[in-house]
Amino acid sequence: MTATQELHSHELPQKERMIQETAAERLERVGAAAYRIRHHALNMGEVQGQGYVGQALGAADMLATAYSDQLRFRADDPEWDARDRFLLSTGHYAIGHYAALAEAGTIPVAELETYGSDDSRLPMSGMSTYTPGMEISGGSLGHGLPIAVGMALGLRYQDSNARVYNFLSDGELDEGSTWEAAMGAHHHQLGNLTAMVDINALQADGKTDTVLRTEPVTEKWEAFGWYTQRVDGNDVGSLLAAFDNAAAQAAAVGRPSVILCDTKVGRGVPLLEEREKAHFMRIEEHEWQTCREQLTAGYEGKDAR
Ligand SMILES: Cc1ncc(C[n+]2csc(CCOP(=O)(O)OP(=O)(O)O)c2C)c(N)n1
Ligand SMILES: [Mg+2]
Repeated sequence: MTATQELHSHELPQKERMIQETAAERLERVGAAAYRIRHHALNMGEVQGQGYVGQALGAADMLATAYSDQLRFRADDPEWDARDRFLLSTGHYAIGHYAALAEAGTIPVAELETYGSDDSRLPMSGMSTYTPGMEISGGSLGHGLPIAVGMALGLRYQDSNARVYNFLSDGELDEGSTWEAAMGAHHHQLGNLTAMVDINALQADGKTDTVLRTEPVTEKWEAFGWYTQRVDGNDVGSLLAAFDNAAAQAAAVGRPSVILCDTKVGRGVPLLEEREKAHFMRIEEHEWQTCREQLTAGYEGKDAR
C-alpha cells in the first residue's frame, strides 16, 4: 500500500495507521475536513432553504474527528464486518452526518444536493434503509444509546474488535432510556462503547436549561460509572486528545467512555451563530452565499475564537 492509499484507508484508526504526521499536520487535516463538512451542510441547507443547519455547523468538528481520524471503516463497503459502528440517534442531525459520509467517501459529494428531496437516499431524518453508512434510523430521541449497548454486547460475544460510537444530543439526556442504557453499559462493562454528546445547550423548545435542566452532566455520567471527559467540542485539538484517551481506555471488558462536547450552534458562520429559533433555521435566499463567505473567511483566517 502506498502512503497516499494509507492516508485514505480507514481500515485502522489514524493512531494505528503507519502515517507519519506531526500533531500540527493532524490538526490541519481534521480541521480541513470539518471545514468541508460545514461547507457541504450549507450547500445542502440551501436546497431546502431551511433546516437543521445550525446543528451540522456546531457538530462538524466532532464529526470530522470521528470520520477523518478515529473510525475504522471501508468507504466503499459500508457493511464491512469489522467496521466501527457510528450510530446517529439524533435523526435530525442527518444533514451533518451525510456531509461527514461524503467527506469519508461513502456518499458521492454530488449526491448531497438531493438532500431532503423526493426519491433521495438522503432524507431529512436519518434512515438506515435509505443511506449507506447510516447504521440506525434515529429521530425518536433516546433510542441510540440503548441500541448501541446491544450492538456493543453483541460484538463482544462475536469476539469482534469493532467499537461502537453513539452520537447523541443534549436533548437526549432528557430521555429515561438514555440513562437506562448508560446503567446497562456500565453493568456489562462495555469498554468497546463510546458516547459522544453534542451539548449545544439547545432543544426544539428553547435553551436546554429552560426545557429540562440536565446539568451537572459530567457528574451524572461519572456517577453512572463511565470514563467521562468534557471538552470544547469546537476545538479539534481537544477533541483529538479526548478521543485518543477514550481509545486508549477501550477494551473488550472495561468502562464505557463518554465525551461531552460543548458546542456552539451555527459555529463558523457568525450570521447564524446569533440567530434566534436556531433549532430549525430559516435562511433567506440571499444569505446562503454570505454564510459560505463567512465560513471560508473564518477558516482561512484560522479564526481562533
Ligand atoms: C422521543 C422524542 N420526543 C420528542 C421528539 C421531538 N423532538 C425532535 S428534535 C427535539 C429536540 C431535542 O433536543 P436536541 O436534540 O438537543 O435539539 P437541538 O440541539 O438539535 O436543537 C425534540 C424534542 C422526538 N424526536 N423524539
Ligand atoms: Mg441540543
